[in-house]
Amino acid sequence: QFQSSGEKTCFHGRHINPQIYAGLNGNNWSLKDYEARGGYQALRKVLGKDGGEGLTQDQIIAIIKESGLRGRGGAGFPTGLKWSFMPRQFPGDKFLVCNSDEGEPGTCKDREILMHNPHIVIEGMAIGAFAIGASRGYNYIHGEIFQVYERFQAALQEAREAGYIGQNIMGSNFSFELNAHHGFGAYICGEETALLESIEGKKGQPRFKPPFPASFGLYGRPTIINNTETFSAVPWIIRNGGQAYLECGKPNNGGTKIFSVSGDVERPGNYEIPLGTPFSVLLELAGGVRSGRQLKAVIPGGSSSPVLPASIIMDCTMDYDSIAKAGSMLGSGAVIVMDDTRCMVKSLQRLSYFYMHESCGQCTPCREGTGWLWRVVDRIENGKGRPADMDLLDSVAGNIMGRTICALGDAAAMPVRAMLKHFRPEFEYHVEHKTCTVSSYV
Ligand code: L3W
Ligand code: SF4
Repeated sequence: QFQSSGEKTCFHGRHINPQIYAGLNGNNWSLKDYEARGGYQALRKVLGKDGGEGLTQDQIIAIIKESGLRGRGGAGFPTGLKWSFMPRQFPGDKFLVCNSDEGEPGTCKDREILMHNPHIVIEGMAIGAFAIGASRGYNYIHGEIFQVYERFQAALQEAREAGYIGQNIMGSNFSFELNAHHGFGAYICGEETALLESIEGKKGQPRFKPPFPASFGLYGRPTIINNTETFSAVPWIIRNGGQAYLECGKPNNGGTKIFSVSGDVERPGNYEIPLGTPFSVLLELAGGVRSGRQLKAVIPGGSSSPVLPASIIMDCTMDYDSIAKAGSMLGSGAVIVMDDTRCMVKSLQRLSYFYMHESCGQCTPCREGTGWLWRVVDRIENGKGRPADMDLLDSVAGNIMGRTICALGDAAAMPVRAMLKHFRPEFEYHVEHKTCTVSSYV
């Protein structure tokens, strides 16, 4: 759905100071349109095809570090630092991988970028590959969005024919082969090492880290993995400079970020705004809480991030540091808004089921613990809860956290603890009265 604002418009909502969404109208994804918006100029600049001398690998990494770009997939790890981990002198193939396995409940931004601006990802990856010395790349695309995969394939074909990827790009010594890879919908394949296993044709189960992919990645070779939105930021940064990008956001939180706003708002959608924008402004862009109801709580960074009550989130700005200080995570930027008709027990029941279902089963605390969490919340929701269940939930969550191979265990446990911390009386009411405090739950 396309929404107009009377100001600058883009698909799925309004944006301020746009970078990734700039100039998009939902129907101008092709190479010709992208070039008309300045596309591939950054790659030209890097390769010295714009009349300049070109950039060295170290210069590119320095620019990305200066920009303050942090990983947009969930962890917010500094991108320039990650690129600097690549052992560039390591002989043989090195890989660059784009994580488009967008499966975090509430997140729906990467598919929009790939659908409406696929070349920005290709250009960002080509620049990244040059900077880290990678000869091959893969874009791992979520398994339930075939149209997006087909769109990206079509864009790849255009880029290959135009000589932007492949052998001796634009007549330079730089060669980079890029392919799309289709996942099959398992949430855990969004974890970077499970994703690598999946590309290798194995069962998508996370590897123990360290070693990190930068030293032992795809087929055991040095590999850098970044999120789709992270790569999308790279061309703008190279064209405009690291400092300019940093100044779009706030210190340590450079640039703009796309927030997928869902739940109880009038205009759900993706909004690209500067990091550091007050939450209240984002809420207003999304039309405010639906039907004029009261804001109850917000999950600020996808279902893995701890819920924050209205009183806390309304004082936050939307950036990594502010949300972390409030006790949650900016994560992938999936902002789930809950109004005063939402039952927290019911919400947690649904979240717990998701993590139990998506656990890959390798680690006992995660495999068994996610099942325990769901069963206990489920019985509270169904009027069979016991007075000791809240402490039991807290104890099970505590026994999962920090004891698993990957972050899914923590992701299942943290929301439980946050719900109990902020909304324990609702759980107690359910146990005591075998019904909900929120009678108008829909
Ligand atoms: C080399 C070191 N590399 C860290 C690299 C590491 C990775 C990145 C961040 O989880 C989170 C998770 C979800 N030498 C390194 C190093 N690295 N130290 O830096 O690493 P890490 O472990 O902090 O994060 P992660 O394993 O990538 C991601 C949360 O994001 N999340 C997930 C959302 C899901 C989606 C989606 O559906 N697309 O984004 C949302 O909150 O819970 O905590 O590259 O290799 N010393
Ligand atoms: Fe698998 Fe869960 Fe262990 Fe991650 S934490 S490796 S999902 S069992």
